This record gives sequence, structure tokens and C-alpha cells, in this order.
Amino acid sequence: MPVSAPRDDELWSILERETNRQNTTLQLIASENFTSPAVLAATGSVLTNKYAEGYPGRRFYGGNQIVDEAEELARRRVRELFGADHANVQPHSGSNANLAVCLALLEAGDTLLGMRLDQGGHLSHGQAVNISGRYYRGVTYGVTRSDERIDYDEVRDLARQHRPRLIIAGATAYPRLIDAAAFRQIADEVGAMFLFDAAHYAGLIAGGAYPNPVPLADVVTFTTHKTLRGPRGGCILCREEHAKAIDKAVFPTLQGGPLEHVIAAKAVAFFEAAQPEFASYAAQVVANAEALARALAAEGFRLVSGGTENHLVLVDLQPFDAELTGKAAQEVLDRAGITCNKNTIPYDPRSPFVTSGLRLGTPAMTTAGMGTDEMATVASLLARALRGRDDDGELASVREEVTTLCSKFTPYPELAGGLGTRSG
Ligand code: DSN
Repeated sequence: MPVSAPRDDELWSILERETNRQNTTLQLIASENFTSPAVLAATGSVLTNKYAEGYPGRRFYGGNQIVDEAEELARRRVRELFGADHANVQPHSGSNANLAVCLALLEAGDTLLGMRLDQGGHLSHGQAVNISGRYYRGVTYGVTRSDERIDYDEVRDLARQHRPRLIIAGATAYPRLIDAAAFRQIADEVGAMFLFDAAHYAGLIAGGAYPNPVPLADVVTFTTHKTLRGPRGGCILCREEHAKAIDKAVFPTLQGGPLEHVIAAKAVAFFEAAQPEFASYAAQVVANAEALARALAAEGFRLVSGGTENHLVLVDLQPFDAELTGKAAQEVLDRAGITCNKNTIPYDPRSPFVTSGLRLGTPAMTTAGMGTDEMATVASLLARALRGRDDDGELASVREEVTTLCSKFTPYPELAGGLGTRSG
């Protein structure tokens, strides 16, 4: 009897409405993207049915000959893409990837040095509320008040003072390039290992639009769903000397059965990122961010660090409107069909739940086909919505223009008429 199930209209209507939301509103969240139909198909494939604890050729269940090929393909492709000695493609997320690195390289109580969360770092880089700051001793560095760029002198001073076992570079809301060579030098000086968390930059690195940290770092982690445009998940690249410890930390220490359907989709994304068109995409993501930055500045917004060198801009709302918080701006923009997230800015006077900033990224809009001309339109729509935030008519008018713009840049036109797979 073939596999079947009763119709689930309740869930499928949710999926259809979310597809419609993604097709008809502007996606400016810097860590989001639109995967290809091939990535979607692999994620929804029969590989979801297979248990495969272990690694290719060394599994704890039978029937893994074909799954092994998929995981091996993903490992080979990602090693080649970034020029890495070793790859582990099993982490379910970026946080898991970072925790696995800590489990592999540190003992409980060891010190790690990472970037402050409220200045652009990440929870998993040693924040007190995260396991990385509970099981390990997290020390944090930040950006200068003057130019809002990473304060490498502070990183060096803290490294000398605290002698961390691991130094972490990488950020979620930092619009500038990170100097991996400077981190390597500091790590060498104090005898620390160096982890570069490239979650936000992996696609830019693969496309040649951001310096590759792999030759400089002991370990590089990243998520596959941001600029890299793959399925939601994590990945670890490391030097051969750390390979065994990393693999053991991912399985069996941290995770159980790997998500082989997601690993297959990662293999698809690595293949796509190796194509020449992906280099054009990565360059366009950065060009679009620069264009968006210029247009926002012309609208009266202040940009943290004065601009951008990557895929995102961090907007300080205070000079635009001293009363406008990041939280209120995010809510207003949602009503206007513009999706983004509130974000603390360096030395933010407001709490992380309120904030004085917005983080805006170009990866998704660039995938949808938008260029620098559209970035000027996006900045103008965003400014209009925020200026007219108490005027329902103005918000409705912006929303209509957003819909018109998105109708020319629809990420999933083939899904616009419905998903078509709901019946059993
Ligand atoms: N949640 C991701 C981001 O938005 O940057 C980081 O994990």
C-alpha cells in the first residue's frame, strides 16, 4: 500500500500564507535568504526517513550506502568551496556548530574571548545567558566609540590579560570586514586557538566578495541558510589536527542522528555556490548594501560605522527621529510589508528589547533579482513608512507600492498559485 495521509488543509493553508508573505513583502532580515527550488526539494526528500548516526563508512545502522554518498558529496563540495582540510556537515544549527567547537577544543571552565552581543556578536560566543558562557568563562570585546569598528587593541589587551584558550571572531550585526589576520596574530601571541564564525559571510566568502578566513583560523563555523542560500543548518571546517575532536564533539557528544535530507540540501547549496553566477550574486549583495546605505543616509538615517563593506547596514534611528525606537520601527515596517529586525547599536542607550537601531540586509532581495535602483526605492519606502507611522493611509499606500515592487521580484513565482501537494 502506498504511503498516504488524510488531507491536512489546516497546516497547508499556513504554508500557503507564508509562501504568499515571502512572495509579496520585502525581506530585509540580514540573516535570511530564499533557497533554490532544488534546495527545497532536497530538504523535502525521502532522506528525512533515514537514521544515520555516525559518519560515512562508519554508521550505527544499516542501509546507509546511498546516504553515505550524499554526506560524502556535501563534505567534498564544501571542502573544495572554501579550501578546507576537513568538514563536518552534521551540525543542526550555527549554535550547535559553535558549541561543538567548544566541546572539542575546551575544558569546562576554560576562558573564551568573543564579541559583545550588544555590539554585534552572538549568543554562542560566550554570553552569560548561553551555554557558551555558563560552562566556559566568557570575556568580551567590542567596537570603538569613535569609528564603531572592532577595537583590535582591546582584543589584544583582553587576550593578554585573560589568556583565553579560544578567541572567536564573527558577528551578526557588524557592517565592516573582520580582520582575520589580526585575530590570528593575537591568538598566536597568547597561545590561543582561533575560531572564525562566518555564519553571516559564508556566501560572500564562497562568491569571493569577502576574505576567506579558512587559511588563518583553526576552525571556521557557519550556517548554511544565510548568504550561502542553502537549507537551515550548520557546518564546521577545520584544520586536519582538529578533525577527530570536532567529529567526536558533533556526534556522539552533542547530537544524535544527523538530518540527512538537510545534509543533501547543503550539498546542493555548495554546488550552487561553486557556480560562476554565485560570484556575481555575492558581488551584487555587497553593491546593493552599499546602495541601500547611500540612499538611507540621504533620507537622514545615521549608519553605524558610516556605511558597509558586506551584506548589511546597521541603522541608528536617533538622528532620524529621537523618539523612534527600533521596536516601534520594526512594528510599523511590518505593517507596511517591510520585514526587518530591531537591533542594538553600539553603546545603545535602550535595552535589547527596545533598541535604537534596525538591521537591514540585502541577501534575500538580491536573490529575488533586485539591484541598486531598487535599493533606492526600498530606502524611500522605508523612510516614508517611518515618517508616516501614525497615518494609516500612508502606511497602506507604502504597502501597496511594496506589493507592486515585489510583484516584479517574486522569489517563488512557481509557488504563487498554491503548493499543490496537500492531499494524501
Ligand atoms: N539569528 C541569527 C541572525 O539573525 O543573525 C544569528 O544566529
